[in-house]
Amino acid sequence: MKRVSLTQYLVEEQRLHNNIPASLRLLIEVVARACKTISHSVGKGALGDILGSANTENIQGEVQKKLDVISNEILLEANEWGGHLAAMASEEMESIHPIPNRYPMGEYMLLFDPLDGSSNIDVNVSIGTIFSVLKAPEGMTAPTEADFMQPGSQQVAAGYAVYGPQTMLVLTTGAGVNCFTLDREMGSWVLTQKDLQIPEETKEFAINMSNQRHWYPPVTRYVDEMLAGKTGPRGKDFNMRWIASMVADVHRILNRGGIFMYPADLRDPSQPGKLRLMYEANPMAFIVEQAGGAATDGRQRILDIAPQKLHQRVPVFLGSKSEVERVTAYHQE
Ligand code: AHM
Ligand code: MG
Repeated sequence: MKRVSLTQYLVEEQRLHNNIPASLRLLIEVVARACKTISHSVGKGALGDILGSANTENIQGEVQKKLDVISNEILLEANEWGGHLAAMASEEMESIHPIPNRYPMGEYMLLFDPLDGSSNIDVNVSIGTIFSVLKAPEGMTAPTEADFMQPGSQQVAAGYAVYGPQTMLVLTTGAGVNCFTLDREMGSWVLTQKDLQIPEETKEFAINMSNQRHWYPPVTRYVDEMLAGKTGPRGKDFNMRWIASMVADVHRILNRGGIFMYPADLRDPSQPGKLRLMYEANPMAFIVEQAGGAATDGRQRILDIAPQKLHQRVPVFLGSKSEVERVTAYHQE
């Protein structure tokens, strides 16, 4: 079988859809290269001195793992000098990172969660990197946080790498979703799945059940109905999966369907849910919609949310369309 590399895919995709100009291609290739470097570190584990805590806290008050910090550095360094970016923003950095003056400034802005699923690092469970690409506003000279406040529908590309038994890169530039597998011997990304489509119907859900007592009524109703199984209102048995790495849960859903939920709950109204709009919800919502699924915050489409703050959190319901529509309808009743 003829192998199609990431570069060949990007070049051919541009010819077909005219949606990946050279500078965006460079950006995606640089991010993919950085993910390869992160994958290499992840694979070394204890041998690479990358496990454990970095003994620092990020802006959200979460203790950073060594690998959170290392991955953030890798992505920053890889993307600074190419001339394709105006600025970057990361889940692990308080404020935006404009491209230093010594490098040319490009037309894109890159946002990332450098290492998603941090609680799984030290136990050798799948983790990942999530990224989102926006266009810098026309005429922008000195990037500020305000320039990043664009709804997810404005993303020109989004993707994630999952560091699991295989390292994979899942990418959308707005014309479907494609998946590449890292050939570790050759060091290259090879196209292995074309035009992923999420099955519309599913019997699988993903939620952290330990938060059940804090949920709002629509979520309780939705999950209770699934738990009731064959003899309940849904008339079928459901299965549950929770990996605690969003990348890995979303990757499963892209491949065999399901619904992923991280709802807001009664605990702290100033923190609606756990996941961050700009680094997690938006890129994943873009990918899921491009694969024929749906993504809402329980009320509206995630991609329509007008961001207020770089690090804002949102409730997330995403995956198979009919299930996301159902739980969203329960919120509207
Ligand atoms: P992180 O970016 O700090 O790793 O946090 C996000 C992760 C998601 O990958 C995952 O879905 C969720 O946190 C798991 O949360 P919980 O610990 O409540 O199971
Ligand atoms: Mg994360």
